Amino acid sequence: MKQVYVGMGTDLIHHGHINIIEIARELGEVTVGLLSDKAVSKYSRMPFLSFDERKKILENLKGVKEVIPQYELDYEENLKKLKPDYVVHGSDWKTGPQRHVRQKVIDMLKEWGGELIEPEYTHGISSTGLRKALKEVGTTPDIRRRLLKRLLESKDIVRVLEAHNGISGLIVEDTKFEAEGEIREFDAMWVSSLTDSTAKGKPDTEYVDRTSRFQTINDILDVTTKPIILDGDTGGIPEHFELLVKNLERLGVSAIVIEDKTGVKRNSLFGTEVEQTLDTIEGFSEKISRGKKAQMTDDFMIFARLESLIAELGMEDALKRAKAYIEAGADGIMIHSRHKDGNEILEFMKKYDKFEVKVPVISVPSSYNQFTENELQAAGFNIVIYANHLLRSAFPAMQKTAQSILEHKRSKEAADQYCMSIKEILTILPN
Ligand code: SPV
Ligand code: MG
Repeated sequence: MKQVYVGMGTDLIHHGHINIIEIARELGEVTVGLLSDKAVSKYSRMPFLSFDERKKILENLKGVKEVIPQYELDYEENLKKLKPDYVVHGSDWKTGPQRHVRQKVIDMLKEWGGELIEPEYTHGISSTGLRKALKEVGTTPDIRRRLLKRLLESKDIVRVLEAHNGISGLIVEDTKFEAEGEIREFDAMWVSSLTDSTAKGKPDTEYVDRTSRFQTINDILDVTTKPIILDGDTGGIPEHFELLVKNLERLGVSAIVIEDKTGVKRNSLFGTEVEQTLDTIEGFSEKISRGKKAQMTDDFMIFARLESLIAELGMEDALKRAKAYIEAGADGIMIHSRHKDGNEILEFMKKYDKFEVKVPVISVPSSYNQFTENELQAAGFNIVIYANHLLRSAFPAMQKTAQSILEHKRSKEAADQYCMSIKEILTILPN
């Protein structure tokens, strides 16, 4: 019996994939190389279903003998192992990001006289189209909630951008940048207290209450499928924090970040220009562990945000607190700093690296914004949050338009220069 290898990544199986499998099984015994989450996330967004779920679906397709993991986009490892007589892949990879992978497959098959079979791409259906349709149907809280943990397991660094309403959520959801071999996207959304408050014309002092913040989250959930990390400010009193955790889990939020401050919370970027009072280590640890106990699912995460450097209490205080919060059950930490040079952040990460028990770490490079994602990853960070940039760019754009209308006593100049067309704005919104 001839051996046939088919590499696949998607979770949205459609008749195009079935056509491929049908052709493959006519050629011999079919092994499917299923791309791991990590491999998929290198060139596309995370599949909706987990690896095990995708595996189960493929294993039950007629003619599939075995499903094995393919850990890289590159076929080399599996092809070397199996030395198949045929590799079957849709003709669509001849151009675009996968063309180099294809060439390597051809070169490798030559070594043992194998052959690449490329059935005509099935028109009228594509995973991209299905993803779009799925987005219109919506996702479920369970699928969305667990996405963040899957991203942490699969990506070198998880890329997060703030959203403060439905439309900014749509921008995080849909913005793409195509680079060589990769479609770059944001992985998740940060619902920032600063931008949620500012968008409502309110100070960032926990004045915007929970009901109102839930409304913002709901507006974002309505039009997106990506995971949400909530800026939970101080998390409130421990009794309320327990309820908050359960509530967020039900909504499908993946994580909350709470900061170790007390009293009227002031935005960290004020630093010591305003009074910043920190909670006791015991008090904050208690809040974390009560939140963890209240949790109903395994997927939800509580990140402890360290404000020692913001309050200028020093590196030792930050490290001591990090240790205590991890011990109390924090799933991750966020180390915040408002210094531009980033030195204290790097120093923290060097010392943190020596910890026996480590958890994922979030960076918020609002001040030290010269660092690239690669540099942050090299420093040991697992998540980067661009915490306020959509709002900060929207505000001056709106101001310019308002000024132009005043200047010209009509909207023509503003509309021609600064505004998208009405047709465009109508089409970006979901029906
Ligand atoms: C936020 O985005 O609201 C934050 C980060 O908490 S910062 O504004 O830098 O404090
Ligand atoms: Mg905040």
